[in-house]
Amino acid sequence: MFVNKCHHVLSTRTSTRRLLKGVTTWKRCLTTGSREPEGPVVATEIPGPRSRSLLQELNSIQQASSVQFFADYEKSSGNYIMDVDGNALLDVYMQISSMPLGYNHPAMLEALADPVNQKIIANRPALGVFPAKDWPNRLKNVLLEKEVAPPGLSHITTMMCGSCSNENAFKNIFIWYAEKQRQGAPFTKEEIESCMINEKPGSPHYSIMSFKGAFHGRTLGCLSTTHSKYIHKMDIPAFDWPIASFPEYKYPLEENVRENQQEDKRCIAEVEELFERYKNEKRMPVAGVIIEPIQAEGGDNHASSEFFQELQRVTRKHGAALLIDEVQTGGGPTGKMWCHEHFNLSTPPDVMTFSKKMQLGGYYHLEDFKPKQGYRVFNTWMGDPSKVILLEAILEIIKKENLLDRVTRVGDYMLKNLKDLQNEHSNTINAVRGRGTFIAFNCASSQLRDAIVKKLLTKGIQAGGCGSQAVRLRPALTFTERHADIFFDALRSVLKE
Ligand code: PSZ
Repeated sequence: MFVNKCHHVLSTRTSTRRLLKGVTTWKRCLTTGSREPEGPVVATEIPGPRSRSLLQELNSIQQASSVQFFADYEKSSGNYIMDVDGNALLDVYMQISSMPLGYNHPAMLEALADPVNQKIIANRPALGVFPAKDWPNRLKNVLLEKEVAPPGLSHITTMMCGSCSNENAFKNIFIWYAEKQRQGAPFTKEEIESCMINEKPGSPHYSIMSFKGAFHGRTLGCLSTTHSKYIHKMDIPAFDWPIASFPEYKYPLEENVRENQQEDKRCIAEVEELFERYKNEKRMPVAGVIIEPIQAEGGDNHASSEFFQELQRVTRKHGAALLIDEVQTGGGPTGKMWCHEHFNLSTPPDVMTFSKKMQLGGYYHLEDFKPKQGYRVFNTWMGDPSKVILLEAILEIIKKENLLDRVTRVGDYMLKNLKDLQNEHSNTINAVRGRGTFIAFNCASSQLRDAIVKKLLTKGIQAGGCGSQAVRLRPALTFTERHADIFFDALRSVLKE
């Protein structure tokens, strides 16, 4: 069984200098490749006895039925998550796609051990009013750096999580849209008074168009654009905002080109029709359209570059903003920093939200979207500089180790292997699809999907489901062919069973 010697060095030394020394030792382990276990270790059923007892404890103080097991983050390492019962699982789900370098990456630990950074962590500012002296530089050198920022988007607003990024991006779009109508005129007395009691014209009836199957978060505004599962939405009031069909393709794509082109056309026609209907009948003009480059929670639904190009054209024609939600697709898993870079859009999207692998949330936007007045998009923290420290360390590793190229290479390898498996087991799995290592396949039924994910766990693989019958892979950017082989061995034996 795997013994994490490196971990021992780290956890038993406490002073900063010693911690750094510990990290160095760990790094050495990394270069010899012994930082991770050789493979998964399954010591108990999962959840094991210690997880079950902790779950009981947690359940007595909160609703915890979503908890799968309790992890040991001190011992987790690289692509392996360790649980409290001594199981080491190859993690191809990575905290819902939010760990770009896996667990306890030495570069991230090193950044946290730096005394200068410790003061940044200890003094979390209200960024909208008292940013630190190095904040403009950090934004420019980390988030707006040319290999990081989406091409053509020069402005950034930082936030905390994915939902609050989308939520504030919506507001930003409404402010921009109203400003266009107002054409530079100041707020009227009527607007000022009516907005205070949620009435027109100060609280205009604008809408955000979204797509069936989308997931954009669970906060109150975002939830009106989320349509992936009823349990997310039940009992919560929603805006009457337009919802268009997202393309549903037939697989394999090569054999269904014509049908899928028709499907693109059908969905774009629906978008056009909704623009008209909400303007004329509903009197609730569409100010913005929000879309994921790949619908993730909704089942890893892909759409063609042509579809996104057309959507951008139609959105612009109607004077609305295109908001691309890269919360799950962003930060490298598709082999490019941002998935929409695969689509050859003629101009950048107006707004693009991020979170997850980027460690903090926020959105990039065109200069036009900067509100004229301060305090209109605002909250206490407006992001978190301590997360930018981690992000900086992550981006350096991505660059130094060419991780985006690796993602492309390993992703191709995985897709090829999965397609072979699909041919061998065509009654069980189908519709293998993906970009980079952002990969999914469908199972013949949702029961079968749940059974496969469960069985994979017994073989030491932590995978996740999405949509009604898909298994999704969301490994770290550090996932290699060797890890993929371990995954395929497990999947092959599950499919045989
Ligand atoms: O069940 C949930 O609440 C989940 S499971 C996965 C997510 C949420 N993903 C978050 C997410 C996302 O995938 C996209 C495309 N947009 C927005 C969000 C919301 O981000 P958070 O969860 O950070 O608020």
